[in-house]
Amino acid sequence: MSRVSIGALLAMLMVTSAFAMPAEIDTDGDGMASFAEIQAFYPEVTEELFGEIDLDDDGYVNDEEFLEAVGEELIPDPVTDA
Ligand SMILES: [Ca+2]
Ligand SMILES: [Ca+2]
Repeated sequence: MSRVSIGALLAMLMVTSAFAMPAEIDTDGDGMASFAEIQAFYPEVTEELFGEIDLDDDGYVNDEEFLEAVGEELIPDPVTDA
């Protein structure tokens, strides 16, 4: 029973990390993408668009905001468009 739960948990973690912020974007590895990091990867992203991606307005795009932005096609999927 517990073995199944751990397996499910691991599978979830693997899925999550597969969709997390790519290291190609998060170049300093802090888990968040700053405007500079986003713009280095997506030169077409303006400050205005970054504001739309940065839902909680803290100046950084976290995994959740990044996924949302890709899902809403504000920015291209870095995996499929690589
Ligand atoms: Ca970063
Ligand atoms: Ca944010």
